[in-house]
Amino acid sequence: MTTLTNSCYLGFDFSTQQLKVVAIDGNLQVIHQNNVQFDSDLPAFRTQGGVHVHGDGLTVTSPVHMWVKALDLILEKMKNAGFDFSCVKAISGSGQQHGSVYWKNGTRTSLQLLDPDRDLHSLLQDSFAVLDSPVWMDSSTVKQCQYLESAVGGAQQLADITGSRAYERFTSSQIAKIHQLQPNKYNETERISLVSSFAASLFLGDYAAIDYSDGSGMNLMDIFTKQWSLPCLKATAPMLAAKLCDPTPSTALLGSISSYFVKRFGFPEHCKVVAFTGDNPGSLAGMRLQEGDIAVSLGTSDTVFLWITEPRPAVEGHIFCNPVDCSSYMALICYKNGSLTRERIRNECSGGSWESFSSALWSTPMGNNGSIGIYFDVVEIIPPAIGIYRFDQHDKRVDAFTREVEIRALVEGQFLAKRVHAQKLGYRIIPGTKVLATGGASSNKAILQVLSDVFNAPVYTIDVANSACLGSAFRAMHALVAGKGVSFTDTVRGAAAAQLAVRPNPSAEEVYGPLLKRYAGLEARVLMTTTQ
Ligand code: XUL
Repeated sequence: MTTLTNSCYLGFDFSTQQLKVVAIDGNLQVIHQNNVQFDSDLPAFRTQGGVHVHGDGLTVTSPVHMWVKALDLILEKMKNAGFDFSCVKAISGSGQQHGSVYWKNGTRTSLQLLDPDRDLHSLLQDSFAVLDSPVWMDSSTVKQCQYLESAVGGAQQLADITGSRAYERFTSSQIAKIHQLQPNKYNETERISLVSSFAASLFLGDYAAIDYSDGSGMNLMDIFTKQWSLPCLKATAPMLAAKLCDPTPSTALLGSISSYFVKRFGFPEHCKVVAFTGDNPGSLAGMRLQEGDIAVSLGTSDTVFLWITEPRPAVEGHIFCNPVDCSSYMALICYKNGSLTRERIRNECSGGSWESFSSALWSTPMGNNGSIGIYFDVVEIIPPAIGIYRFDQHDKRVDAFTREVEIRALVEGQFLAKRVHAQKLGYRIIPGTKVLATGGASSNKAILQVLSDVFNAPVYTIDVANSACLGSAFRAMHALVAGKGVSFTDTVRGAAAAQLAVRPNPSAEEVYGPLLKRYAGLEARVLMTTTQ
């Protein structure tokens, strides 16, 4: 095997709370990691968790200068740690999705002429029309969302074009709000970037295009033609196409790194900048998800990522263009009632012990003898409903279950929901499908067994602490060979494999096939009860 240790690839992740970087060598081994924590490393910006929550409780922004300064700092930290920039062949990165950056008229020229004797933060002092960038945690744009949906004919119509119905955090409504409330700032803007393409622009020394995958999180791009949708542009703000410029494939080589980084840090002149993307697409790459696979992250909120080829956009969940294969898609579904609900039921039904919680799962049969539970302690995203609902095998509502049945009903209900919603978005279990489990609860085998049975697929566990960064480093490496027809999967074949945790019981599909249909019907009933 050839050892390519003198080549390396960098992946950056501009996430909500920190900027991270991972360097891998030509053998896909991590050789360097570093990070800058916004709150503690850059206290002058006075963020909490990397953001400012405004007085209305709905508006959430981050100072754009903080992100620039974080890049100065992380590169200094790497230099001080002796990192050899001269071996970097390509860099890519990811950013928190949906957030937007507003470059001031005339800045393109300054970006092209950065003086290597000064830091980026001082060079770009006067480069942004909007200093507080709206981020994904913002939920202040209900009105703009309603307008956008009605302008294109409704929520489903918008999803059919852009992959998602209107969401407050998505970039269209954020841009519309800036245009409506701060028209001068909108007019002073020559280019609007996502956090990802903003970061790529810094490395490129020029405006970087928005990639298809992160561009799918804007409610502005037609995910099938991969062009900005005219009705969506029109419903958002005037002259928008000129401020966005055309989107680009996520595997695109944008160009060589700016001479600023060559002179200041010693990057090679031919080091390539590969399109940056969103953090969730970046994680899909980092987890090396393949067609038919599903990744389930079991954390404070549960998240499901899917690789799909025939997407069916719905008013629930999101369809994004796939970041590693331009002809495919990825779906993303987020659930609010994740770990906290599992912990509540553990406290109430098994005295706070995960061990007894697991014993209850092992001692109850697959399918729970027909009992189904839906547990929404807080208003769920999909479906938008709240409350606790228990049903017996005849779909009759009951007040209580025994403790063991309650525990199984919770875990089965959570996974049935995930499979039902994934299938609605076009997901199909195919031979060889894997479930990749991550997050806190992925260390619990009894929970994983239920996951495996409900999906009738083996479950693998994977450590994804840095998945978005790692995915970006993988993408940087792949982009150099993508033009020769090499697939992403082939590029990363040698990376550390996921661990097989459990296999499904042979009779799982027989049990859960009918339960999936019942669950979908009961969930629809619950939604009607909540919205009546
Ligand atoms: C996805 C989303 C978040 C951010 C977090 O739609 O809003 O996951 O990407 O960084």
